[in-house]
Amino acid sequence: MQEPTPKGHDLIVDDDRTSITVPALKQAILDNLFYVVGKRAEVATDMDHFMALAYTVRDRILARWLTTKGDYVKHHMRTVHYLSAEFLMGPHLANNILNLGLQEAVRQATSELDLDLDLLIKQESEPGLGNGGLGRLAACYLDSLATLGVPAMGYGIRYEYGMFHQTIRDGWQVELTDYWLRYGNPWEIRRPQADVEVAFGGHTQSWRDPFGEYKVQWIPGEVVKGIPYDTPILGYRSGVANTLRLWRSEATESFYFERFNSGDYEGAVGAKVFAENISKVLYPNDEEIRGKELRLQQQYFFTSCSLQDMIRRHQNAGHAIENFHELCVVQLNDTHPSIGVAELMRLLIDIHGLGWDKAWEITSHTFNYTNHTLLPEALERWPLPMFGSLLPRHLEIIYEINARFLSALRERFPNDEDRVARMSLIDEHGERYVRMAHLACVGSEHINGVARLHTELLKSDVLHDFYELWPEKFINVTNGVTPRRWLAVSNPEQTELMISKIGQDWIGDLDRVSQLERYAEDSAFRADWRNVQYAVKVRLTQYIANTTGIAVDPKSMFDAQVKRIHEYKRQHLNLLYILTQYQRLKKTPGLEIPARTFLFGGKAAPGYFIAKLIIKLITSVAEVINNDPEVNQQLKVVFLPDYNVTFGQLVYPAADLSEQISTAGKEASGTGNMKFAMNGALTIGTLDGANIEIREAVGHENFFLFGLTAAEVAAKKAAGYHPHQIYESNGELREVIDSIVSGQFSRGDRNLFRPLVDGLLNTDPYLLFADYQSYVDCQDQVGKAYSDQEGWSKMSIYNAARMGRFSSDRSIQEYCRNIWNITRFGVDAPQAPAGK
Ligand code: Z15
Repeated sequence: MQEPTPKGHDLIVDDDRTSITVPALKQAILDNLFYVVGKRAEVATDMDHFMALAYTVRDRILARWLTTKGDYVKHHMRTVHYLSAEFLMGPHLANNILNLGLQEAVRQATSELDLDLDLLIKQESEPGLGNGGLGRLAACYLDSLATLGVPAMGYGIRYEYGMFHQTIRDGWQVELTDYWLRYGNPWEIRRPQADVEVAFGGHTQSWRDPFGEYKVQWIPGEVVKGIPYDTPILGYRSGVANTLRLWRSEATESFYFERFNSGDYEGAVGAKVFAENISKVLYPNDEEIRGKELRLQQQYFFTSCSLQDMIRRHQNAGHAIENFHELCVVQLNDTHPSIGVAELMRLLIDIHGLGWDKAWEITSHTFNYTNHTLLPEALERWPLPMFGSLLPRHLEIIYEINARFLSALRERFPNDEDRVARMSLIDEHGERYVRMAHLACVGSEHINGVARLHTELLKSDVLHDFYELWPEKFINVTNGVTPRRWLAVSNPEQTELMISKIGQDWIGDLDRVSQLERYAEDSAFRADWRNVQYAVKVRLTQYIANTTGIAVDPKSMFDAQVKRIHEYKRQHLNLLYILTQYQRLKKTPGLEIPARTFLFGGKAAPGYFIAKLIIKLITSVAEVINNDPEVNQQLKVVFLPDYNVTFGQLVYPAADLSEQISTAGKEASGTGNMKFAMNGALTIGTLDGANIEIREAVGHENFFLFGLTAAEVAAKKAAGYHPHQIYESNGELREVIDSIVSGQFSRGDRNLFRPLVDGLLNTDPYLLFADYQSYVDCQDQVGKAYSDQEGWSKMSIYNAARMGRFSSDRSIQEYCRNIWNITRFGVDAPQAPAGK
């Protein structure tokens, strides 16, 4: 090894840990393998080599990371704090290599060491610290924040066990735990010196101080410690690395030893278990959170840690607490961190000695709230007794916020006690609850939905009373996804073809993909486009063969629906079409339809019986169809187990058709819809969530639309919806339903799928039957369109070329301008060093 280069004030020095030449990278990989991993090359496994490479890449991030941090402090930059219970980051290695501009150098270095880079990349187990759309959105936003050079920090929980792994046994979902830290995590740095304490339980005491001021002290029952683990988040060639700070809960020594020394061994062990449980496991429920106390503990834990950390860093940088909201802005990702409103009030009043009015001025100018759902069951409420015993001081503060809020409300709307009851932070109909969405609305400067329709429905429906009171608080920011991970990393074949025609600027500025439009009319380009698509499908075909043993034909249309399994997303509507086609083929052997492979992927919440039954129905239908020689040349059905970010990176590029078929008015935005279309898939979809805006962008003629609108859905329900009548009057639908009930897909068991079918026949709350015919007709059109390959390629290219608006860079720019009031970014960021 060469002598270390002496370091000056400039952190970016060209030495063996920062140089990006191929010989330096090779040397660094070997060096890290020996000194960090502790292995000789002769005996090192693929995992050891992955680790050595990951440390090599991390070394090249660190100067940027520390410089970025220093710059934010030095320039007193207003900083965004994105609080989220979930961050679904996906594997870091390939993304970091891309963002550093090291793709070619690392490929060269590893190949000269006889290492297979793609194989090493596959060794990384993904941090599955999220359920689905909400957690992945947070990850895309961190990527864009760093790319745009916005001073920002992500705050969340370092779950020891992330999203469960899904296996399929006998057609049913079986959950396995995800111990993602088993081989160590090369990206994170533990920062024990930045720990904080968080209290729970106990009671409060109040008194008047010598000046007659009312003071409150919280005497907690338990205290735990939060230890931050930091991960650098690189921008795409921006030279910036922001921080994702995740908190791990641990026992405080003092609480533990106090009990231990007084002979209360059980109490000591109990305190340790209590503390360590908090960050142990992610709740695997998307959209529906039931009143579990541990979940509230998790929410309060990470929110309190994060706010204390923000205050400490604010003060360490020399700023007065009174200016907190001028330098710190908080985005609440759903209501999960909304307890932060009460916690910041507590910290400002009880700990930092501010009066109520000043504390409220700061708090209400710090927070902003993003709502992600219209489903009533997903709006969080906590039973009052549980809330009060876990957070007694916060309940008092919420009562006081509520008293002031309601009296202002009564002034504005006299003699309207119904409105007061509807808007109160406390639900008093029967059992009492704290309404977290109301706390978030009252405590936030801005409230936003995640797609145009969703925001409109928030205003007209779910949060209508708040909209009437504060129309100026409401704003729409349509979701976006990062083109780095979802195109450049996951679809290198298409990326390369695009670069050959329009250069590579679009990766950092997706509006520029529009330059691709003119190639839609170029038949040579369309042929290239199809060849690339075919190659990507072959990749997925091999993966499907290896993992499921099912042989699919890469020449068939790949029709994909990957997302959480939920009734409102209507995977079973997709199934009804598959079964319709199956019945038609059985009746008319040799019927001319283009070959299709239906791909499903997604996890069901472990306690969501109907969702699990939908998986069982998919796998059961797959077994029958795939083994029926009369149809299996034209139809294949595949359920891909353990769908996750890594897997998504394989599926989005390979799809020809994207299924976005939720009941209109139920999917807040959807983001998978964007990932598919960017990769050139066409969409079959309802006028729901961001589908509406995607259709406008790509052109109505390049989108397969079906189904009722949100307004028609509401009207139909209001008028009285009778699914059984549709069943009676629609022959094809009746045959399909009857075939499920007959036991044809359950080895004669007529009861297995009864709960699913009865739900449809009796109530059908998501209107599958109402949309059935429209969906079937639309799918038939899709089939016809696919037979015209030239026409299909044109539509595909127009989709890819018109998705610029759906980059998360655009979303983040809107947040900066319309919500965060952040104007100083990019220009202050240090420049990226040269290198492709
Ligand atoms: C979640 O993934 C979403 C909403 C929620 O309320 C919860 Cl708890 C989890 C999803 C929406 O269903 C989806 O439509 C949206 O695209 C995504 O959040 C990101 O906004």
